[in-house]
Parts: sequence; structure tokens; C-alpha cells
Amino acid sequence: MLEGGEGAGKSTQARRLADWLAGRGTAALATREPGGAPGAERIRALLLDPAEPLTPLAQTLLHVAARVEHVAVTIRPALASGIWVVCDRFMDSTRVYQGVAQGVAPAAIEMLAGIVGIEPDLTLVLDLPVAVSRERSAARRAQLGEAADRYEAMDDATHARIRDGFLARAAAAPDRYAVIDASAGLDAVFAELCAAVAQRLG
Ligand code: Z5A
Repeated sequence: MLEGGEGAGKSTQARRLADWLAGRGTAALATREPGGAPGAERIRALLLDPAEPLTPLAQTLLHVAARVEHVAVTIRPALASGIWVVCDRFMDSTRVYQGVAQGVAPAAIEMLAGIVGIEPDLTLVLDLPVAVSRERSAARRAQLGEAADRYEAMDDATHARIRDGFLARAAAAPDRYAVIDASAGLDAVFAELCAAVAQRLG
């Protein structure tokens, strides 16, 4: 799984990583959350819409509903066929965005994680200073003519807590996480990701 703040390069690198794995003879699927299955993509639209007020607990339940659908429709069938799954965000985003940043109780989130029932073999945290992360996503929004979504609209202090939340999770389980410096150029970040995957997953 690829995790981290906005603009860290997760979507771009997830696609590249899946292609790289395929080039080495390992079939791989790049997917994303919230989304990755038709029903989950519809839930995504509601979750990202800043005009639709939703409590943190309701956001949590919707993220998990989308994930349950994504796991059932996309992830488990892929794994059952021997296809590796490279996912842009997963349960750690709920732990960090809804738990650390929005104050939803960790016990409730872990109960929901149990219902999702699957955790990644390896989580790559793309780490970026908040200022750089915000610059990149603002530039991309300007290019596409898009407005900030619910999460992009959160303030810098919240994004700093999110960054720290991902780093704390990685520090607590170094065997299942690798922290990648996402401030380097696209190719340098990709090389570091590939090295981490090759080293950890063979
Ligand atoms: N969320 C949640 O709260 N709870 C959950 O359980 C889940 C998610 C699953 C989904 O938004 C939001 O949902 C997310 C958390 C919340 N919000 N935030 N913030 P999303 O999927 O639309 O957005 P995102 O996940 O934050 O991704 P992003 O902004 O699209 O960033 P990214 O995927 O990490 O980066 P990118 O799209 O590949 O690249 C962004 C731009 O930076 C683009 O113009 C690139 O060309 C550029 N870029 C990327 N890498 C580089 C490097 N290395 N150098 C220079 N420029 C670069």
C-alpha cells in the first residue's frame, strides 16, 4: 500500500510500481481508495464533496463501507488470482485522517479494521513536508481547474498531524513499513520505492 499526505505522488507511483512489477513477471493491479470498485467510487464522490457536511464518524463509516466493497469486488479476487495489489491508500488513511486528525476513537477504528479483515504485507509511506505537499496539490488543482476537496481544505496544522500520524505508525512497526522521502524527483522516489519492495518482498 502507498500512504502519506496529499500530493506525495502516491497515484503516480502506484501506477509505475504496478507496471514495474509486471515487467518483472509479477502481475500487479494499481487501485485506489476511497474507490477502486464501482460502488466505492460513488461513495468517494460523497466523501470528497466539501459541500456535504459529514461528521468524522460518518466519514469513517463511509470510508470503511467503500473499503469493504473494494476488498470484495477488486482486491480479494485479484489476490486469489495471484495478482499483487498496489493500492493508493488503505486502512491507515482512516486511522490517521479520521483517528489522529479528526478524533474518532481508535477502538472504533480497530473494530472496523477487523471487519475489513485484510491488512497490507508492506506499507510505503511517502513522506513530504506539508508546505511542499500543499504546493504540489494546489498546482495540480490549478492545472485541472478543480476546487479543494473536503480533505485538501483542512488547515496546515491538521496536515502536519496527519504527516506525524503516518510516521508514528511506520516507526511502531518497521518490519511492515518503509518511509520514502517523497521530496525528491519522480524517478528518484520511484527508484527508492522499487528498492524497498525488492528488499522487503523479494
Ligand atoms: N481519506 C480519508 O480521510 N480516509 C480514508 O480512509 C481514505 C482517504 C482512504 C482522497 O483524496 C482523500 O481521502 C485524501 C485522504 C482522504 N485526501 N487528502 N488530502 P485523493 O485520492 O483525491 O487525494 P490524495 O490521496 O491526497 O492524493 P493526491 O493529492 O492525488 O496526491 P498523490 O496521489 O499522493 O500524488 P499524485 O496525484 O501522484 O501527484 C500530485 C501532483 O504532484 C501531480 O501534479 C504530480 O505530477 C506531482 N508530483 C508527484 N510526485 C512528484 C515529485 N516527486 N516531484 C514533483 N512533483 C511530483
